[in-house]
Amino acid sequence: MSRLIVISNRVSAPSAQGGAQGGLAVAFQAALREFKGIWFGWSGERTDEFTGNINFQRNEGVTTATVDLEEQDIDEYYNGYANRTLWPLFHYRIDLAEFERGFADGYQRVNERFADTVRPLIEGDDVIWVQDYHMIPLGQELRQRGCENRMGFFLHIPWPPRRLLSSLPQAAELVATLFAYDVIGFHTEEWLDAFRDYVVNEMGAVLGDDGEIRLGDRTVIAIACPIGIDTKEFVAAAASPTARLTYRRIRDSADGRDLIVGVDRLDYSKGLEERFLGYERFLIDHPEQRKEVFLLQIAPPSRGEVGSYQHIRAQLESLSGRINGAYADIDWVPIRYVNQGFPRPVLAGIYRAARVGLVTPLRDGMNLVAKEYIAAQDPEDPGVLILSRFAGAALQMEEAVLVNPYSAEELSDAIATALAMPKAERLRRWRILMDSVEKEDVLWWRKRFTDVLIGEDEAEAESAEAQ
Ligand code: ADQ
Repeated sequence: MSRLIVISNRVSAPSAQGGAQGGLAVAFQAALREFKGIWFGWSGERTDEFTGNINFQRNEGVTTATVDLEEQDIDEYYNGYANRTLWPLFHYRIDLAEFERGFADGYQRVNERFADTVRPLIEGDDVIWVQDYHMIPLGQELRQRGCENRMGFFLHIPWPPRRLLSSLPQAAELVATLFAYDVIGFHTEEWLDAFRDYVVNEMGAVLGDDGEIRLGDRTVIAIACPIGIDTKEFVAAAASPTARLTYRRIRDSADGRDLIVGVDRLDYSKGLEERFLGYERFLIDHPEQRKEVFLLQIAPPSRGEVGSYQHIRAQLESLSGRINGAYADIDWVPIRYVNQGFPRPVLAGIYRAARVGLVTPLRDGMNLVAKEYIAAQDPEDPGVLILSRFAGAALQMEEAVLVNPYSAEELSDAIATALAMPKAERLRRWRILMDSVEKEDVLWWRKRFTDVLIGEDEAEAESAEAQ
């Protein structure tokens, strides 16, 4: 039986207590248990000198293998090329993208280091699945080290339009390295189309049948494969005692007012400033509603070493302060702005207590919060999801109230629509959304990708053997 080697920038070891973990961690744990595999990546720790020493851990049937990185690697590869160059560019923020040769060199160096380190762990019939924009050239580095295994790559962020990507120095060289993989996955047809447009029109690649794309002597299969959440786990989390307690705490403190909730990593792609301005527009347009609602925005800081993240944090503090200063009363504050992370059952209780879920990124590969919000709702009395048209999730979640997040007026109207929505209509929309969140969950996503990577017949045989 072949093993699955998952390679990603960060690795989160499963905790024996089943503690707070993101959707991806759960997906890979399930995948690795089924296939008997290894999850390899950066530990998140720094070291004085890179040694390539691997720290193996075995927990809950999953083996993780992590390495520490040097300060310069972290600066150039992670804070640099990944988060100052590729992330803004792939989220259409060319104004924030920094193009420095040192970043590109560091990115390449770390990918070579990862390849050197992981190569000896790979055996003949292992299947390799590389994750995300931090690791684009890794497949090619492994091929150059004699690795002939089946290899897949999944991009968790959008693929940018051709003209935008062309502004990246050596873009075509970077994209060409993707042809070292056998399968490339994107969340949506939109990102897949943009990829095809780039490789065909900028690089002379040729489209074949069944998702095949040929460049020189390499052929890859490129697919759209939208990620989901671990719906069963999240529904259970929403029914847990912790979630119920959280729900009661919020309802008590709400004093009969409707809660509108936003939960996002503090990132400029998530549209938080625009969201605050749209909510302010709602307060202006609907003065009668002012003390009937409040917005709880949860935004744990991320990537604090990058200047644009420090900037957005300062902007949001000032904007929430200004709005609260302008509209608050002695017994009401319009925005509760919280900069901390919460365990998943707490988050589930918060979502469930919210009459409206406000998920309005300016650009997002998928967006799991939209799906978590739906999964956490009370089936008898669900809330309403307001979702940006520019989140990958919008393509699967058309029963949400879809908005253009750049328009304060549209956001204001959407909030008014959501708050006034009759129960029958809320139930109708939620049922359809929940059906898709249940059907296309994270295990469905993992299976869909690995079926293409391994070949469906073989995947079924593997799965039967594992049971
Ligand atoms: P992210 O940009 O991080 O992911 P998202 O998909 O919304 O965005 O996932 C965020 C996760 O963090 C969710 O599971 C959410 O519950 C959790 N989270 C957010 N705030 C939290 C808080 N305060 N406390 C605890 N947990 C919190 C990237 C891409 C997305 C893509 C995913 C998966 O940018 O587009 O959907 O990867 O592919």
